[in-house]
Amino acid sequence: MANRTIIHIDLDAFFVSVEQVLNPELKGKPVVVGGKPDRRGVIATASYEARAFGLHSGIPLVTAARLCPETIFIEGNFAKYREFSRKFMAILSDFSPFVEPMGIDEAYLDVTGFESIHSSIWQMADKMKQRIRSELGLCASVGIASCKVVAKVASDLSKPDGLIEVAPGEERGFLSPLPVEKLPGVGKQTVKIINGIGVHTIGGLSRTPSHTLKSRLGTAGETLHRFANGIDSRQVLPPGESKSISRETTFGEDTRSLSFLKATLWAQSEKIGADLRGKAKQARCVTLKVRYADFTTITRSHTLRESASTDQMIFEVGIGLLERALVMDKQAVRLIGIGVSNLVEASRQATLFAPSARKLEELNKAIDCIRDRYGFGAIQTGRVIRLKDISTQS
Ligand code: DCP
Ligand code: CA
Repeated sequence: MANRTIIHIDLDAFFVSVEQVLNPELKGKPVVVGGKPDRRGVIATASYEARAFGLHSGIPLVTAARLCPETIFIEGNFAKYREFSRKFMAILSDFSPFVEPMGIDEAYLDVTGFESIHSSIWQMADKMKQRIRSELGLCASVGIASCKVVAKVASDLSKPDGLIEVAPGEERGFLSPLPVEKLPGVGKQTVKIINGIGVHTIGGLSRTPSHTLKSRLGTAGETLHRFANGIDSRQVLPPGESKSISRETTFGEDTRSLSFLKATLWAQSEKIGADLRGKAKQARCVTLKVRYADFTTITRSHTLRESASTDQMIFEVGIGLLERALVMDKQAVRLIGIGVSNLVEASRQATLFAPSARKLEELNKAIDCIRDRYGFGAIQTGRVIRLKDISTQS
């Protein structure tokens, strides 16, 4: 993957900081949002002054009152937090069109190549922090790196009001000394398992064979191994950019009929193809899902050399995957589904098509036009005639 520059930005002690902006008397004091301590309930967030007393998200309010009797307890005003969150995201979108909000107070930005506008990415991040401070009165912490996971660890480590940039090539060295729990996705249970095999630092995790982690943690273990090595190909996906499109069908009765399964797959492929073309997208990956009569479920994926969006492409790949799946298992099928992912803009790929593929694209688009005007059922292909009794779930 080409070199990228990713920013992760996260507001400090978000709910409490908003309360302090709205009521400056709360500044510099141990404050928690979550409710009064006479009620059952836990801390949503604590000011950094309260954190010095061991008060953190998730701690019962009664415990908080015991640990720090001077604590000021606030119910919380979610409408206000949402308003601040909207303004925060609006500031970010002035800096990059590629903003992926993660929850209420954090986001990733793809800022690859933006140093030419701001002299450096560091300067750009600093300007973002200044605007957030002057317009909202809030502090943000920022991580800059070549991938999401390293940027996130960097912003977390820089808190509060910090800014850390990890230069390309320095990812592993940066992560290596940190405890494994600093890695996103490593919760309490995972820490126990990792510590159980004698590994305590991210560096230790990066040196543990991937298959060892897979045997203890499943596929999440493989992901963590890549993360520990500073490898993370996840893209910054602005909202509305769907990551995948899929359809699945559960049959009224389990079936062994290949022609019936194929007809179902064709109907699903037509719907997905129309969705893709409607969004001006093409897909590079097709995934088939089969659930057998005993509820075991398999998924099989195939990555294409070139992206495409025709019904035929989705169907052909799906059939290939289905035939292989059924050879391996003679059970009746309860559910079948197909999906596409790794979506790219259709326009970028247009010139790569072979003439026959381009013709198919044009034919598909002509059918889309008729269906847009007269409804999806206005044109039907022979393959779907068998499908009258199927109950479609999505
Ligand atoms: N939140 C919550 N319950 C939790 C965790 C968080 O209600 N268990 C809310 C309150 C936080 C907001 O979500 O203000 C953002 O969560 P963060 O984890 O980013 O925590 P903070 O912003 O409060 O602190 P930090 O400075 O560590 O980011
Ligand atoms: Ca935060």
